[in-house]
Amino acid sequence: MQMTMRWFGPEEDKIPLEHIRQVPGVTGVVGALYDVPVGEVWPKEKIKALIEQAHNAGLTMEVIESVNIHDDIKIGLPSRERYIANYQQTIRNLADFGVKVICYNFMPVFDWMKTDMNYVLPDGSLTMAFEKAGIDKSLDEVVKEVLENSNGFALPGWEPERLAKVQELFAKYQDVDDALLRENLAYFLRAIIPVCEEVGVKMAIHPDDPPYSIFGLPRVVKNRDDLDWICNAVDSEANGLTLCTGSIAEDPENDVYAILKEFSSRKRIHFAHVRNIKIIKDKDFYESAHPTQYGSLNMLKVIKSLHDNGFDGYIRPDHGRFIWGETGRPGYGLYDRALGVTYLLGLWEAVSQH
Ligand SMILES: [Mn+2]
Repeated sequence: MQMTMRWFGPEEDKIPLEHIRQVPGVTGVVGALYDVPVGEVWPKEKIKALIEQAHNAGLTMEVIESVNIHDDIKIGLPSRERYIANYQQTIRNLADFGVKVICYNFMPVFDWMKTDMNYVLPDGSLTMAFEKAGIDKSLDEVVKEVLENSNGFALPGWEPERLAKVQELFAKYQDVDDALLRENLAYFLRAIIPVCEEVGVKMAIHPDDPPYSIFGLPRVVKNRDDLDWICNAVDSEANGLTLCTGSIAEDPENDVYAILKEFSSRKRIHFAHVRNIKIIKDKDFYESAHPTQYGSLNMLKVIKSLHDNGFDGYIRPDHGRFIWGETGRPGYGLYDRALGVTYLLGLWEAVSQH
C-alpha cells in the first residue's frame, strides 16, 4: 500500500509540495495536467516537467487523476476514433515517465455533484454536502450555484467553458441510455487495455458520484454489479477500479465492505479513495471527518476489507473539510486531509499487526 495525496500542480494548487512531503507516511502525489484540452494528447515535455516537480520534492507521481474521457467517446460518435487514438498515445507517454495507474470516470456531463460547497458542521468546520432538494431546480441554476461557490478555484470536471454549453451537452446525450453508455465504455476499454498491458499501466475507473441517475442522465458505475460488468468487459488486471468509499456509500443500498472485499480479492482495486460520509436522511449526506464516529462508515472495517484481501495499490484520503481557518479549493484543504492520512495509516498499522 502506498499513501498519497492529490495535488493540482503549481498553477492550480496553493498547497506546496514541500508541505505535502511533511505529512508522515505520504510517499507520493496524485497529479494531472490541467492545461491540455480534454481529448488531446498529453505532450511528453509537459508530463516530464510535472513529474520532475514531484521528484524534486522527494515524492513519487505514479498515479494520474484524471485523464478525462471526451464526451464523443461516451456518446459513441464516429469522431471517437480520433479521441481514442489520442488516449492511447497519452497512456504511452505517461508510461514513459513511470506512471502506473490512470484514474478516470465515465460520467456524462458532470464529474461529480454536490449541492452545498460550504456546509457548516457543528464544530464550525466547512464541508461539501448533497441534498436532493438542492437539485430539484433548473439545471442552469444548479450549475451556476456550484461554480459560484468554488471559492475561485477551477473544480475538476467543472470547467466553466465546458459547462457554459451544458444545455448543448445534454442534448447530445439525449439518445444515450445506460445500455448504450455501457457499450461505449466497453468499446473504449477494448481499444485501450491492450496498450495498457503492453506498457504496464493499469486503468482505474472511479464510481459515479452520486451513484445513481441525476437529471435523467445515464449512469453505469453505480454498484457491485456494474463494477463486475466492467471487470468482465475486458478480463485483464489492467482493467481495474478506483474504489471510492464515499461515492459508493452515497447509495445506502451498496455494501461498501463486501465490494472492497470482492474486488481486492479479484486484484482489481488499483487505487482507493478513502473518505467517510454522514447520511443525513435517505440519500442526503455530507462529507464528514474521517474517523468512524463522525460518519456512517466504519473506517476500521473499510481498511480491514482492503488489507485482509490483499490490496497493495495506492490509497489517498479523498476529501477533507476546511478547518483551522484554512480556505481554498472545496474538499482539498491540507489540514483535514493530513489528519485523514495519519488516521488511515494508524488503522492500517493496527490491522497489519494483528
Ligand atoms: Mn473519490
